[in-house]
Amino acid sequence: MTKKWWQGSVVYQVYPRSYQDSNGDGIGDLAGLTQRLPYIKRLGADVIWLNPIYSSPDKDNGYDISDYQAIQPAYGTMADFDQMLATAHHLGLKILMDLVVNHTSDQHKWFQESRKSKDNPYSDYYIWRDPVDGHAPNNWGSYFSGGTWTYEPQRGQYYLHLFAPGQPDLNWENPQVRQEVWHLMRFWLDKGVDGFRMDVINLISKPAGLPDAPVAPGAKYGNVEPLVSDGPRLNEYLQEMNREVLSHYDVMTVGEMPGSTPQDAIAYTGLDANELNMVFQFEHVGLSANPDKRLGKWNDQPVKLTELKRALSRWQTGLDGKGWNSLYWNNHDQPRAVSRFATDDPQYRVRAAKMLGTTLHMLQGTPYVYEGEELGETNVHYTQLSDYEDLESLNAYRQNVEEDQIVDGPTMLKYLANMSRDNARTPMQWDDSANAGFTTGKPWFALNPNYPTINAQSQVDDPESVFSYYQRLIALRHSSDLIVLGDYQELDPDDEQVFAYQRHYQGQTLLVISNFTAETVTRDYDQTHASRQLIGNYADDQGTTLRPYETKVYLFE
Ligand code: TEU
Ligand code: CA
Repeated sequence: MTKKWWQGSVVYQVYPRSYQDSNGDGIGDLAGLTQRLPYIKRLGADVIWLNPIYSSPDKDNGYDISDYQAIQPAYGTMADFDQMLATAHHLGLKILMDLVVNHTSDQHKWFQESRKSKDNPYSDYYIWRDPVDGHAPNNWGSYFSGGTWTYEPQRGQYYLHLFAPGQPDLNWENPQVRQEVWHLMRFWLDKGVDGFRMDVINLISKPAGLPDAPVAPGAKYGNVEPLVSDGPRLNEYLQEMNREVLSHYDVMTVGEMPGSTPQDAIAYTGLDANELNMVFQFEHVGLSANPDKRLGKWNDQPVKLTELKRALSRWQTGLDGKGWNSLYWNNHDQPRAVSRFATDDPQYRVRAAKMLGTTLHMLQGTPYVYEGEELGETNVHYTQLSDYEDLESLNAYRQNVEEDQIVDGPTMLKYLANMSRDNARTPMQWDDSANAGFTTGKPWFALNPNYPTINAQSQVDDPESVFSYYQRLIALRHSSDLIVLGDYQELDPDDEQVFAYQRHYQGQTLLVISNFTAETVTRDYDQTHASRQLIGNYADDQGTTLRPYETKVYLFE
């Protein structure tokens, strides 16, 4: 198989509102990002995924779009975007935009028209249903708490929103809606962007009849994800998207697919599927779900290593030679990896961050580095409700504590501190000056108080830093088809302390060993007979001894 450019690439994810403010209003912007492109280039990334920068009322930080072909004024102008894109391309960096087309904002002109009546050109752009016995048409629960239907008196009907009421779902069964999406995709591709990350793209095809969903014991609403993910016409829509748009450009696509399985993903990313290049799957980040299904992801229990290994291995072996994985620990929806999957104890944090980076970057797939992950940034360890700004967290507290009394306030605050998306949305930690160099004004959201000790300035020239280690991991991938294209074989799946696996390609073997604990353990995978060690997070190699959070990679030729 000849290597595609997006298979050998490393993607860096920028959450623009938290990356770099250039005009002192406390909000990150495109001109600020342009200033920081050399930093991303220096890390070694090839591609940047930019979270939404389009006009939006910002009810879900830009995932509620009111104009797909205009820049959110807080981020700057279209000229600022063009300047950023030109600078990125000049530096050899590609730009992926965030395509959010499962839903729009309720402020989008399409919805403003659609809600007015049942017989205007936009009436069927969304999913409207009559009340059933004076109530919502079914029992679906929203990702953001509450139900998924809101009543519109002008039409005397309910409209569907899998997320917030301000995020009405588009009706993809309407060919005019699909044409509108192809049009807006071409607008950005013709400007020269290099592809898209597609927001919850596996939710766009709803099941016929919109039937009720199963309700967990004691819950008020049905769990919608198994019902709406990977719907009946999804492959058809993605093939049409590829035929109408993607196949006419040399672009990279990654579909965000909550609830998808490796089998589903083979259909979307199969090398001859003519749909997408890769998917973001949720199995490994869904492991921390609460046993009480009513609470979903809200929990404070650590992830068991054997379960983490099983989830990652399922996708590695499931797609090997049949499709392509994305590889990620973090993004703007997930807590910080070092706090969640290892430890942010100052004694071990740097080693643990390097161990997690190694464990992920030596797998088969395209790695994604979320802003700050390359510095070993941690969760904030919030203590009070007023610390949060994300509607998902605030809605969950209100529903689980105040409305349904499923859990008490102090317990829910522990769950939020562990899992809230706000952990990942604090401003980028550039240096130890005021506001970490992110802004000269009042930051839109409070920084993580540890920025004086964890920041880019203190790391970029330090060969022992997490930043420098991520540079080495990325350079290794760029230099090795074994890492990019090799197969995958897990070793000792039942080992609860160590994650070890091999990769094989054209007679070479890569051996990756990671100790996920603070214990010193002994493991013999014949590493003393390796040709050489490629990378590790300790200065020396003690053979079969694995020190706390020690990781090492060997080559056998
Ligand atoms: O996220 C979809 C999604 O599945 C997340 O809401 C996730 O389930 C939750 O945050 C817990 O992990 C996408 C975007 O990445 C997210 O930022 C948006 O809020 C959401 O879609 C709606 O557009
Ligand atoms: Ca700004």
